[in-house]
Amino acid sequence: MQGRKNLRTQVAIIGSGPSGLLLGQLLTEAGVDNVILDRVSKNYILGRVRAGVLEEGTVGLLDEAKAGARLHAEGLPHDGFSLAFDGRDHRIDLHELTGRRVTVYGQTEVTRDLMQRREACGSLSIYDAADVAPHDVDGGSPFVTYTKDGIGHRIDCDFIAGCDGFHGTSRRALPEGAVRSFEKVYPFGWLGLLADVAPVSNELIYANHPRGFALCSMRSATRSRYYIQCPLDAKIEDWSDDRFWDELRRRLPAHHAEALTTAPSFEKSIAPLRSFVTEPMRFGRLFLVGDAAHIVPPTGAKGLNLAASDVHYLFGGLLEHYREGSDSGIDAYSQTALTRVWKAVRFSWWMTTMMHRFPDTSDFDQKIQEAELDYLTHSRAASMVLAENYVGLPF
Ligand code: FAS
Ligand code: PHB
Repeated sequence: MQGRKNLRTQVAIIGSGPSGLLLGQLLTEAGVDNVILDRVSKNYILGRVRAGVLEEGTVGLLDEAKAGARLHAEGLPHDGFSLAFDGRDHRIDLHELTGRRVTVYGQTEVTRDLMQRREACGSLSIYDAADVAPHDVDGGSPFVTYTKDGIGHRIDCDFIAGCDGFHGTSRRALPEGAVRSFEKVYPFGWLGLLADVAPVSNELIYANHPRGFALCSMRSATRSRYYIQCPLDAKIEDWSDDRFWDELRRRLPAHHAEALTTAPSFEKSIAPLRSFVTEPMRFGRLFLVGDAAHIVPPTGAKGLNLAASDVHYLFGGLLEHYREGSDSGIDAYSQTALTRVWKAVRFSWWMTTMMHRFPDTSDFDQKIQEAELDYLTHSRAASMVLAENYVGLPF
């Protein structure tokens, strides 16, 4: 290729989302050289609105990456959340049940903090990199190629971390038959809205209603994040703010609907829901991390947090390789990560199945969902099961 420019690093990271940035920062802090590549710009990544709830393990990793200062200053510690159904709502006291809590802090801010920390450390991130492709992943000399401004580049490395999300190149670069995928696509999506207005409650409300699921979340005391379940063929242009607010009110218990304060939205988007897992999460020198390996419906607030636990396991394995010359950690990565992934996939599927209206949900099914929610909120043992999964199972 004309004007080819070659680089060498220890770990090449494809993807500058939470997975890639967190892994990159932990490696940098540990003195392991790494390069991050992304096919879009920093601003495009920072323009995406996604997760909002961080488990304690995720917060701990951001502290380890020295990127947690703003999170502690601006994040909202939450000791519980409410389940709303049959016109009433019930609080699940996470802290009383588990001794742990979650922190509400937008993924966009996590990404921003990690990008700023990486820049401060002077680590290399290459944005707007086209045609990124991993090579020789099952050989001894892996490398990544990409083009930028029409010039071909090659990065030789020891390992490649595929942190490039569900639609990335890493998983697709694996040979046919190298991995097995498991998938469940849900027959509805989430229509999400952001507005600069005080949240209806100071904690999250997950609402089951015969008209469909709704979620009241937030980004701060003055910025609300709301979701309503919508049909798969829903179009943003068919949902004015007024229509959204009216539908949200209809799905909440009366006292919340009356208390709801509205304001013009500044972001509205529709996300499809799926459960997806790839096995194994490692192929030779290539490791799949985060959404590149698995997807969960956001009902359980697990997507971003699963990416963090993958990073925790892979970072530990890579550190062991470089510092102790042992590959036991990277050899165990896939199985260790998948053990936690499947438990979170199950929890997210269970929450989604219990909270949403399916096309074939009958009146009987609705009563069963409400009975399950009634049991969950009146049995300490059942509340404990919900709470320990929601705060995050141990790494
Ligand atoms: P990401 O998808 O965040 O990042 C992958 C990066 O790789 C992107 O920057 C992309 O540009 C880059 N990339 C892709 N292909 C590439 C290629 N070929 N070459 C180079 N770079 C490439 N989780 C929750 O917990 N709660 C939520 O409410 C929630 N809402 C979500 C809403 C939406 C619309 C989506 C898509 C996801 C949501 N998630 C939610 C899950 C989300 O937070 C993910 O779990 C999280 O972004 C995972 O981070 P990464 O693994 O880094 O993947
Ligand atoms: C969010 O605030 O975006 C959010 C919170 C909890 C969820 C999903 C999304 O389960």
